[in-house]
Amino acid sequence: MAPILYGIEASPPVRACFITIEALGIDVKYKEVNLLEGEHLKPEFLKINPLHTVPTLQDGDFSICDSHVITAYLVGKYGKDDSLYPKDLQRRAVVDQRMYFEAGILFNRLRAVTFPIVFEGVKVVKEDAAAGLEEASSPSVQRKPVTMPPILYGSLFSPPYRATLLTIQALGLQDAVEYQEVNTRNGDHLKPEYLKLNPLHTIPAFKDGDFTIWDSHVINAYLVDKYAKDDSLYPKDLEKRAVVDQRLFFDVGVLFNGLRAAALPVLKFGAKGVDKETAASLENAYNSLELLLERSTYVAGEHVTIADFSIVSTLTSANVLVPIASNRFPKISGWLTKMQALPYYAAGNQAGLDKFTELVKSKLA
Ligand SMILES: N[C@@H](CCC(=O)N[C@@H](CS)C(=O)NCC(=O)O)C(=O)O
Repeated sequence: MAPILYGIEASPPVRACFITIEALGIDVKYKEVNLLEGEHLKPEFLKINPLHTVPTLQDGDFSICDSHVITAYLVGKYGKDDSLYPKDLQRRAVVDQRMYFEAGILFNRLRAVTFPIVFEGVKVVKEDAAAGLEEASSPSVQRKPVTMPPILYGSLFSPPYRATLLTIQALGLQDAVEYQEVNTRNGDHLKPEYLKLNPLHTIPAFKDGDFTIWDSHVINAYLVDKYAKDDSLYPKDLEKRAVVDQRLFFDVGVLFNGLRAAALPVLKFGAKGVDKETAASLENAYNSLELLLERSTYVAGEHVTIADFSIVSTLTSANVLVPIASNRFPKISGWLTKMQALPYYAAGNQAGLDKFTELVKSKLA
């Protein structure tokens, strides 16, 4: 039976799937889910995708959401060759970085422009949203050859940096990697030498021989594919990997953006708390995670994966600003206890989380 794609044509991520389906020349059935009429929130759709987003793909018993993951899955399963999503580790990491850039930055900034117009009756493009979108569209994306040994750039305050530290620790690579402090609060990330390395000026970035990559999710996937003894942290099996990828995109697109919206006003602009709307949207993300954890022990199945590392570093930081009540989120609380018991958790996340907590508390005082 042909896979079914659920979506609405106005949605850019749905159209990314259309283009992929056309490029692959495959037969996929299309079912419209009208977001404007709330069809994505109806029980029959929530059964297929509890995160209620389109596009969603159903392929036999397997369903998966997030356009980036769906397109990678379709190429992996139906592509005649791997040209649209290369199997070569470094070429794939570059494609992945571009996809996380789209999911974490470009799409979110587009959403900030379109959401008020489509869903809130606003009649003009908000100036700050337009500026954000312009900024996201401008940096040139390129990679430069660099030298050995592997270097991780960033700072313990940063949740994505800690997700990569967890991965490095879990792989036992902590002594094989050099660590170079890039402190965003001092503007280190905007200095020309760092911009040469990562023109998008985010931390973490990772330099491995003459190859440089950034975005914690991509670095973590790269580290497991290149250095792990087995694939348990990032399975090679197409469906299992798609589930991990979906959780990674949930982290980058939803959870981390919620954390950023809560943290930036406090850390940068002197706010003394999190406003109600931002707190509510972060709690919505907690609700989604609670639903995912009703389905499995860890965020992407019965084993720890890099998706747990990304989500735990983001979530424990968000918890400092918008606390996660254990009675409202029992599954999240149980999972956090399991994560905290991992032998590498203290060095990978807790040490930096303590610094982040201290910083936030000093700003709120
Ligand atoms: N999706 C990226 C997000 C990285 C990110 O935004 N890091 C923040 C620090 S927590 C940063 O570098 N901010 C500085 C900037 O964007 O200029 C990842 O997972 O690596």
